[in-house]
Amino acid sequence: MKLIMAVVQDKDSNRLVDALGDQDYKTTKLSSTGGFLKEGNTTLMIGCEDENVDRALEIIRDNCSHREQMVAPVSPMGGNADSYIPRPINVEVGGATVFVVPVDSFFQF
Ligand code: 2BA
Ligand code: 2BA
Repeated sequence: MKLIMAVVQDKDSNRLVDALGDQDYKTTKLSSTGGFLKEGNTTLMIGCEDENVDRALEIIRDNCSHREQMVAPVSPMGGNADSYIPRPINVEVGGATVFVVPVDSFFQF
């Protein structure tokens, strides 16, 4: 068994959960925040058998779009100076960031 953890944009998350559910994947949706943009995103946990991982990855790929986002300069005042951005930059957000990790045990009590 594997646990797929997929960080996706909020706007893609409902469509993705529905598409996975249609193919009998079980999912848990967590609200998360990106460390760089400090904006909300969604992390999906999908526990599935090894042989179903590739199909899940395809569904994730098909349902998560890319977009560009301008990040405005951020003042370090009152914030963390490590994340100071001196001028606007364009970053590509979206698609999905996916981790596939082995599951040692799975219990439902
Ligand atoms: P954020 O950390 O808010 O990052 C949003 C986007 O900003 C990233 O998109 C990337 O294009 C850009 N970005 C991030 N750090 C940057 C930096 N130091 N300099 C310039 N641009 C930077 P994605 O790579 O598609 O990541 C989307 C979200 O996925 C991230 O949101 C984070 O929540 C998560 N993520 C990505 N890689 C991760 C990792 N290795 N571990 C855990 N979470 C990760
Ligand atoms: P939900 O997805 O909201 O599912 C709630 C309950 O509905 C499930 O209880 C199950 O009894 C039933 N159910 C789910 N999908 C179904 C389907 N396609 N057809 C018929 N009945 C279905 P649990 O199995 O105890 O799961 C409780 C919660 O644990 C789930 O909430 C989900 O958030 C999480 N979960 C369970 N298995 C998971 C997995 N393999 N991967 C990720 N999250 C999982």
